[in-house]
Amino acid sequence: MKIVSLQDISCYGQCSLTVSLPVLSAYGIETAILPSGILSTHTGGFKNFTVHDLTDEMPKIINHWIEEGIKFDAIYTGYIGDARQFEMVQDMKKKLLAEGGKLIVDPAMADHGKLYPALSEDIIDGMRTIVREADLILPNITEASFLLDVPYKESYTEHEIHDLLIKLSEIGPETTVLTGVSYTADKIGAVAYTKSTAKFDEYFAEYQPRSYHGTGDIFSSVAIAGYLKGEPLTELLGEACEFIVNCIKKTMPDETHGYGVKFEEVLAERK
Ligand code: PXL
Repeated sequence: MKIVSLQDISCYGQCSLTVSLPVLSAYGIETAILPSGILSTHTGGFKNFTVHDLTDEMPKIINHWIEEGIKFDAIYTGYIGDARQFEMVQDMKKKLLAEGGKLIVDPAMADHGKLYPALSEDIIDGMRTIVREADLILPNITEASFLLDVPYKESYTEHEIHDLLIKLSEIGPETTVLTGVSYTADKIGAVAYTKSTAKFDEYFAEYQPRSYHGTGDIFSSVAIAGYLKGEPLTELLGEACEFIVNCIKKTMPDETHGYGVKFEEVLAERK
C-alpha cells in the first residue's frame, strides 16, 4: 500500500507532515511526501512564523514522478496554503493514482469557527473543488461549515450533524467523516456517512478538557491507515478517536507542551 501525502512541513510543532509521515509509516503504509510549503512552526500560537511556499516546485516533482511511472494507491491532501495547488491535486488524481486508487481530502484549514491565520478565503473555494473529486473527506465541524457555507455553531443535535454529513456527501465523496462531534458534555468523537448505502457510523470517546494543534492530522492519518486496509468504519473511527484521547492524556500533565501532542509515545506503545 503506497500513499502520497500533500501538506506543509511545519518544521516545529507536531502537525501536518511531521505527524502524518511517522503515523502512516508505523501503520505499515509506504508514504511519499509532497510538501506544499515549509513553515518554521505551525500557525497556531507561534508569533512571526516563517513561510516558504513550494507551489512552483510541486509541478516539477509531480512531472518527475509521472515520467518515472510512479503510481499511488492513495493521495492524501491536508493543509494547503496556496490556491494554485488545488489544480495540481486534480492533475495528480488523473496521472498518479493507480487503478482503483483513492483521493482522500482532509480540508485542514480551520478550527473553532475560524480559518487558520495564514490562509485566505480563496482556500475554502479551492478546497471545495477537491472535495468534489474525493473518495473520502475528513473535515472537522468548522471546515464542514465553511465548505457548505453555513454558519458555525457551538453545539449540534444528532439530526443537525447527520444533515451536515449528507450535505457534504452531496458535494461528492462516497465517505465523509466528521470529527469533533459532541452531543453530551462527557463524550466527543466522529460520525461517518457512506453515500451509497446511506449508512451512518459513529464512535465517541471520553471528552478531554484540552484541545491541541495537530490532533486533526493525527486522527486523519490513523483513520486513513484503517481505511486503506479495508477496516470497517466504526472500527477505524474507534482506533483514531482512542489514539487522540491517549495523545492528549499523555500531553496534558506537561504544561510546557501546549503546541502539539506527544503522539510518539502512543505510537511506541501500540501493540
Ligand atoms: O494541523 C493543521 C495545520 C497544518 N499546517 C499548518 C497549520 C495547521 C494548524 O494550525 O498552522 C501550517
